[in-house]
Amino acid sequence: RQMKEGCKKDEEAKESTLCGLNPCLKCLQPDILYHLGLSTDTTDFPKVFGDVRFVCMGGTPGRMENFAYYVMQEIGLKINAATKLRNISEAGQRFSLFKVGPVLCASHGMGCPSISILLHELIKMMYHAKCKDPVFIRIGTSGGIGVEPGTVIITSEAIDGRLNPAHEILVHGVSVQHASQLDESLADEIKMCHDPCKDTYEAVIGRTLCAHDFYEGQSRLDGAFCEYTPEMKKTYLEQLQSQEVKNIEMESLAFAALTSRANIRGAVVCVAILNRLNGDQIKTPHEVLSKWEKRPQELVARYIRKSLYYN
Ligand code: R2B
Ligand code: URA
Repeated sequence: RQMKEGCKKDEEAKESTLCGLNPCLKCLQPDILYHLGLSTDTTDFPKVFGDVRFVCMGGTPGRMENFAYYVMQEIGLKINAATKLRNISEAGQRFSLFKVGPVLCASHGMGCPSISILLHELIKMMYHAKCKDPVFIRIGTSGGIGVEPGTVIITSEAIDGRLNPAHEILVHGVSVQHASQLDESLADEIKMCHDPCKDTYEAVIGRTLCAHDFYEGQSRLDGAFCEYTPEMKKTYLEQLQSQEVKNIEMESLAFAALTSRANIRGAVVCVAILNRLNGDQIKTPHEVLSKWEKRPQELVARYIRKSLYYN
């Protein structure tokens, strides 16, 4: 992977493809990754995490544990049927983290603030472990805009509620905006893992709106509060549709901004669990939802297998 424009080829750059990171990281001895329950003085990062090439994240601990076992099977790493994975971040009591050979699987909770904390600590982990070219992928659920429920959407770019492709944070009370583009070629590679003849669902590439709330932030009519009309909702969602927005979720802005700042290739792969043009409540039975939730996992596991064995 090429260095990002403006990245200095300094001492660190020789060891790592990450760039733009805090220059003070090397002075932190130890560096405590508080929410992951890990510290550089008690864990040998290069030894434990140095072989990581894929970092996958999704909302819930349970889904990511299942994904870890699924990846283990798909990349042929299963040593025996009783192989048990340990939650590496149990001590932090915030996120779950599992390692399956070159694949890390983490839960990120809900929303940009939560995934942002996880990403800061995972990116620092990559730096301390001297990982080369790690690929970060978020797998999740979303509300579709004009797509059949069960469709998988791979994000081309994340946008905010004003359709602005930037993640805004306040630093010292001042607004700072970070671009939220994602890696186009990675999105294409993941899309190519979908088999339109065999897979019983569609996979599309499109823009993803990232909201900071599930209810008012996504123009739902079923929240505890609602100060707009169904017509206003309809107008907004149709505007999104006309702007090629395919889905709404809650983490893609922070995910895209933080990975691209670090020069990490990133992708967001979400299944639509409803079509927001037809309603707000999730009425689909749990068995169907859990089948749909496996679709992003399936595509990403195929992508990982392909990258590991055919490159
Ligand atoms: C998708 O689903 C969650 C809300 O239900 C949120 O984390 C997201 O992005
Ligand atoms: N996740 C969201 O953020 N919105 C939805 O509508 C569904 C899942």
